[in-house]
Amino acid sequence: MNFLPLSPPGQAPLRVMTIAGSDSGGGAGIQADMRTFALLGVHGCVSVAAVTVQNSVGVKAFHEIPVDVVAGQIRAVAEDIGIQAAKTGMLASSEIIGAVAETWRDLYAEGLAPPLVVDPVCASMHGDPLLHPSALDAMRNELFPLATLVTPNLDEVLLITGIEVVDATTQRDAAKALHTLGPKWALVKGGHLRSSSHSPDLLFDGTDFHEFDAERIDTPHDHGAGDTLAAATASALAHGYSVPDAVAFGKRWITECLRAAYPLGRGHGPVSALFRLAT
Ligand code: PXL
Repeated sequence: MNFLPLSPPGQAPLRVMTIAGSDSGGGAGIQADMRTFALLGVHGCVSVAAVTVQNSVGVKAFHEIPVDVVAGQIRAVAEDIGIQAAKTGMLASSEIIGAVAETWRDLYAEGLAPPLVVDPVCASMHGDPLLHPSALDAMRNELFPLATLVTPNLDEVLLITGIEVVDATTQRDAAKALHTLGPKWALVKGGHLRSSSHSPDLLFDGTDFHEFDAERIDTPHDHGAGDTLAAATASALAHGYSVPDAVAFGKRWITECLRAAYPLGRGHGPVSALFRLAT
């Protein structure tokens, strides 16, 4: 596949920020985002929103970072280093979502807010909660309206819109319902439509639908897949790609990362951006 343009040694690459949770197992969350950023040649910056205690079998606990620390990390980086795109992942609580949204609105007013990809992480692949259910309203009402793109999986679509996506028609309904919540674009990932041998994702901007189809890579080792797709898409947005082109790029990247996924521990292993080192 074609990758993103690299900046010459000694010259600052584009900066992309992840506002997300840490995964002690290194497979998902901030660790997955930073791996994708590095291997795509952008400089990753971080606002840590939560720290999870987890391994390949499940999430045992998590700790929320104080809201002023989450907001402070974003502002400190945006004011000085400058960011060309950002993505959110695990935000844990309505208080953290509120602080991220308030910071983002302020940065927007100051001309410092770049495109924002909101990956509304609600649970781990094992079903362990990563967002308090009471925070769904804040996700819908505060963060979605600030998003350039939202990227829920089908479980998250159900929690956020109440729509159970089972086929192409309900996938369209879900994209429309997500778009009414305020993001410029909504992507409904079809990767969990288990009936299909393909992984059809649907993108909607309120007028046009764009479909992205890829071969389904059938692997139990897909920890961090959603994070990696959002991180790669944000990296392409930092380069000035249009949203459909950035999603197409992200989709090609995650397909290769799924192909390179490896077993780890006794449970589910992670998708792997390390394939890039061999290409
Ligand atoms: O893949 C979603 C995700 C995001 N962020 C963190 C996670 C997970 C899944 O387990 O642990 C920190």
